[in-house]
Amino acid sequence: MSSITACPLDCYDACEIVYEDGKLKGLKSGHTQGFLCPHMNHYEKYATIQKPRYKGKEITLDEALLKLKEMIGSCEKSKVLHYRGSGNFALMQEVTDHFFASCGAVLTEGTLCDGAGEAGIVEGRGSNKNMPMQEVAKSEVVIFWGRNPHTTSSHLLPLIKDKIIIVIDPIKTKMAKAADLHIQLKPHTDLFLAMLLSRFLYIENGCDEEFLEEFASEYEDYYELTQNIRIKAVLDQIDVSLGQLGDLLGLVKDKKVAIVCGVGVQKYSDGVDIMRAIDAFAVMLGLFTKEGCGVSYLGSSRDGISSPFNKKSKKVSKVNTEFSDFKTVFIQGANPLSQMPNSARVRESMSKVENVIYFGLYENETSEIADLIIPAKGFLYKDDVRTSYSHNVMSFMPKVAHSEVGISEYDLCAYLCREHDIELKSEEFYIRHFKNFAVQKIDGSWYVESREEVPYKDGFDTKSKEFAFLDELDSKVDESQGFHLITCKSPTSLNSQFNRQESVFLHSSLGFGEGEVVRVSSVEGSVELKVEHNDDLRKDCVLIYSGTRGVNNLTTHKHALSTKSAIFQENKVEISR
Ligand SMILES: Nc1nc2c(c(=O)[nH]1)N[C@H]1C(S)=C(S)[C@@H](COP(=O)(O)OP(=O)(O)OC[C@H]3O[C@@H](n4cnc5c(=O)[nH]c(N)nc54)[C@H](O)[C@@H]3O)O[C@H]1N2
Ligand SMILES: Nc1nc2c(c(=O)[nH]1)N[C@H]1C(S)=C(S)[C@@H](COP(=O)(O)OP(=O)(O)OC[C@H]3O[C@@H](n4cnc5c(=O)[nH]c(N)nc54)[C@H](O)[C@@H]3O)O[C@H]1N2
Ligand code: SF4
Ligand SMILES: [Mo]
Repeated sequence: MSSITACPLDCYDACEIVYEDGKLKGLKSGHTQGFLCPHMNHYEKYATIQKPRYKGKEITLDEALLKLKEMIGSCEKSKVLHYRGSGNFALMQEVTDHFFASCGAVLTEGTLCDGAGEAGIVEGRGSNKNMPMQEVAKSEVVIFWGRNPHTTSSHLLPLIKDKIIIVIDPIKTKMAKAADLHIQLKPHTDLFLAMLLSRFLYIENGCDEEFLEEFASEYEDYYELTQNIRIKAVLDQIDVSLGQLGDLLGLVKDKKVAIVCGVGVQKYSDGVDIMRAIDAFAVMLGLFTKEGCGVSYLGSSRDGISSPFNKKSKKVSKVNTEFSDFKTVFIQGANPLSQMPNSARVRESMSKVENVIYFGLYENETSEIADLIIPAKGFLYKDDVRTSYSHNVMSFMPKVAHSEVGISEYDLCAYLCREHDIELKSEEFYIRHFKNFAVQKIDGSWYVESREEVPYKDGFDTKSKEFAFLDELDSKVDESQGFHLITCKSPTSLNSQFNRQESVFLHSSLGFGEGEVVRVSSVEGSVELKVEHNDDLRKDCVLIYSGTRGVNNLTTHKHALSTKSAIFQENKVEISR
């Protein structure tokens, strides 16, 4: 017998899966196109936590739930923190927010992921309505700007065959090697590149003036702002040539263009402005309101779906969380000891917490230090629904198999609500609530009803309905000492799940031997890793993938300017033997 479900992982593609005789295969129809990625192809081989543990000793699930209740009851609720990550992206993960908010505990806000870019988009457009991947398929030119599709969004690849491809990335990615144009700019300089592109577009009369008059009438002021950039000096600093600017503008002229942006561009303090400047270039080209044109970033996977759960609570940032302010910390679907920035700070702060509870699937840095470990049920063994941040499909995830191991988020929450006299509706009620936001279209897939394939047709969501351009240039090219740290996604892991990398990647000309162990340091701390050569990197860059143990010893827990988002590439690093 076969059943259909969906991949729960934090990934653009949100694939639909056929589950048959214990095997997972990509659904042939729809956006999954019959294939999955290495994570799901080998999903069953990763050992999950089988038994609950308290202070290192195995206990039964009933004993674990009792301990959990005691830990939550051992202090005022304002001393209890619920820290939820994105290990599973389906919608029922949020049910536990309902319990913790209702009992007066503290939740988190902000993001480790795409928040700076999103804030930049919202400042310009008034909202973040995303161009779905099915629209990207209708374009003639695709610009991959800080996105690495072979690793992080492989289901886009079949849709963009035969298109003109431009890549803007400090790494010569697989896509860059096959592209018509690759601009291998210096990291953290996209703001200047985007503004210079807008300036030259204007000079060459390439702007869509009809569109601009209607939807972005301040464009001449923006052109003036771009004139503050000294062309020759800045092009030298960012390592881009005038010829490359001309080539890019030549390739996009009079074409349907999709700018496919990733989180790579915005892992910096001024990430908000960077994304807004990229968006502004799309506006100057008139890419909004037209089929096959636009900016595809990370939309909100919750867009168009209201939450049935109570989330009204005090919230603290999930970027620089002071865990030591709490007596009990409940960690769900997250590995903060690896994935939050500034690991030394996280470890120190967490060490002062009396009760650390880890509710997850895999052993990791966080389960190592937790007092109580509760195994979660894997996605095959519980009911759920998911949406994507890159397209508008809603996928149903019914329970397709049975397992004695672990407990689902709903069942854990139902236990806690019962014990605390908090009202909770049935699991079916919530799943139905989510499904009600979707309609079935003729292709057979279900789509979130209120989301548009081509958003902003009637203007932007700002008060004036017009795009709000940046009106000040606050950034400078970072010319401080040291190497740029690039910490992007690995093909072998999903952040800290699955096969985690163990190396630092360096250009071979830097003189470090393959296999040699080096110390990489920043103002925050250091990590020892073995060297692997990679000549697809610039010589001023050090690559350590997300999920590598110790990479976040190097990163800062500061927020991006004006929003609570992490900035993993802000700190420069040194290498020593
Ligand atoms: N295999 C795999 N897939 C994943 C994940 C994973 O861990 N593994 N994680 C998932 C998650 S949580 C997310 S958020 C998405 C993110 O997926 P993507 O948006 O693709 O993000 P990254 O891999 O972080 O970075 C993408 C590219 O940005 C480039 N980059 C770095 N710095 C700069 C810069 O200053 N300017 C420019 N122009 N480019 C820069 C990097 O070299 C990299 O090629 O992927 C999801 N998919
Ligand atoms: N250096 C560096 N750091 C980064 C990034 C980077 O690019 N570089 N990327 C950042 C980004 S974009 C993100 S999104 C974060 C991600 O960081 P996290 O949200 O911490 O994600 P993961 O590392 O995937 O860990 C998730 C954990 O969730 C658990 N889990 C999986 N499925 C389930 C489930 O069904 N139920 C429960 N209860 N638990 C489950 C697993 O045990 C897994 O260990 O990392 C951020 N950190
Ligand atoms: S590509 Fe993404 S959504 Fe598809 S199976 Fe892999 S991780 Fe899951
Ligand atoms: Mo992410």
